[in-house]
Amino acid sequence: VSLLLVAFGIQTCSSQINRASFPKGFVFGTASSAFQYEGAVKEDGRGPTVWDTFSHTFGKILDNSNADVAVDQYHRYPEDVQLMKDMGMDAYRFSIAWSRIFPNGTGQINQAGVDHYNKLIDALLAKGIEPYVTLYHWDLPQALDDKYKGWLDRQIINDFATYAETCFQKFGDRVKHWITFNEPHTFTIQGYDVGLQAPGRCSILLHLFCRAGNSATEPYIVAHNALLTHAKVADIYRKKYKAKQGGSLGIAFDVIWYESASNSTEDAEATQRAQDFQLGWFLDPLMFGDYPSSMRNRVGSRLPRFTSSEAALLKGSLDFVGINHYTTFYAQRNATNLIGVVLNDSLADAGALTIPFKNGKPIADRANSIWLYIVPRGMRSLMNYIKQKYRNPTVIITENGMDDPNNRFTPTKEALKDDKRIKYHNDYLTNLLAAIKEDGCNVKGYFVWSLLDNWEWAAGYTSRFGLYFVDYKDNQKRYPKNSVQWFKNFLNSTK
Ligand code: PSG
Repeated sequence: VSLLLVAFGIQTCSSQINRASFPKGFVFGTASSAFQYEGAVKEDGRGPTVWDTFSHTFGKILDNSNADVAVDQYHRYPEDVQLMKDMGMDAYRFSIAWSRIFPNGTGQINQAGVDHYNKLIDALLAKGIEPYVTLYHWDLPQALDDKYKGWLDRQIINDFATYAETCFQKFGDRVKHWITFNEPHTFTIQGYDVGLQAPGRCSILLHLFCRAGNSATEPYIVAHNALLTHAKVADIYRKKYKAKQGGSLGIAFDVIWYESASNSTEDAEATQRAQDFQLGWFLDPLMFGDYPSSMRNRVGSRLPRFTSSEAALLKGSLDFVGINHYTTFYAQRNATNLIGVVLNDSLADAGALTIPFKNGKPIADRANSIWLYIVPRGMRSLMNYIKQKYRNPTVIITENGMDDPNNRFTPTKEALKDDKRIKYHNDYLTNLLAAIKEDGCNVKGYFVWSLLDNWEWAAGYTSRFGLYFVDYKDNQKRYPKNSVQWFKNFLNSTK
């Protein structure tokens, strides 16, 4: 019996992971974005963004809400920094709103905007929390969309570079981790292919959903301009700021892990194509200087080309790869391509069907978001894929988390019982740890999406991703869910 107990003891012990299980210096934090958190959209000279416009367009947001108030972090940041501190978090990933620094995207600097982020950064550092700053989390200044259609025009490269350099100058003495873009793949597809996010351009189904756009060409132009912008900003940072300020710069990608739906060669090839058209679209140019060959073959002349000097600038233009990972889908060959012919868009070009079902059965249990299936093993597989394909670069998990529904009839006390979230983080972190310790993947940090419930884009306030519950009926008051205590224990364990 005692032997059995010992064996059992070891087993439960080894499944009890905490901070001390991770390599020394591994960074834990929470993540957020300006538009989803700040509110105060008309204060201190902030200029409007494409998301202000989009969210105020009837029918675009599930609950017809907007982010005019959001979770009011613009005013409550001191309280929120304290919440991070209470949990024992090392870092905070937030984004700067371009239109607070340059209300029109270009031209005059708005000092009040600079002041705000100075105060936030100083409040974090005063509590020993490292700022990880995203320069662009989708809130394009409306003025630049009006002026030259935003990411569709190369003029944006210089305007963004000026904005980015201003941030290096104003904040780089204290900010040591920069992320140029959050999820260029998401804003490319959602904003310019299917039109479900700002600026809401698409051509699918004969412009039934979008007034303007071209889903067969615009996504490739937008992605191309974002990549060139990243390369230029990285070049400026390396040449003028990196050595002096001692920081690093990366970019954050949304990556669904794809599992082949069968053992067939066709499905395996489709699975690789799906990954090429997601992560490869962006990371291949930054690592190797060009798009994946599967994209060249299938997209043909609609895929822009890099000049040799652009390719040289792109190659190696990052110090770390940020990965936002939430879920795993099956991928299979698109047998009829009927949908592809009908849609005539960049998703069809991939020639792969990516869905979370096989034979009508879901891949796993789901969170609230229709795309968020809980598949912890995908984290380990994805880390190994990146290690092999891209020669083990430095990786930071810039987002991982799950949402619960916002049910206005659920009493707050009930909504705080988020044991599903605790299990989610425990299981994804267990797989991440195995990728690091057993497989040798070079992962340096992990950020929870998100510190607080917040405004979830087209899903509005229907989704709750926070470790802290936000009471939208009572002045956005914050309450810790059970996962806060779990993270406290996790982060404060020393063995
Ligand atoms: C990320 C990944 C998927 C969908 C949406 C996102 N996926 O795997 O299908 S968006 C991402 C974003 C942040 C969101 C958060 C949750 O950076 O602003 O609030 O994830 O959707």
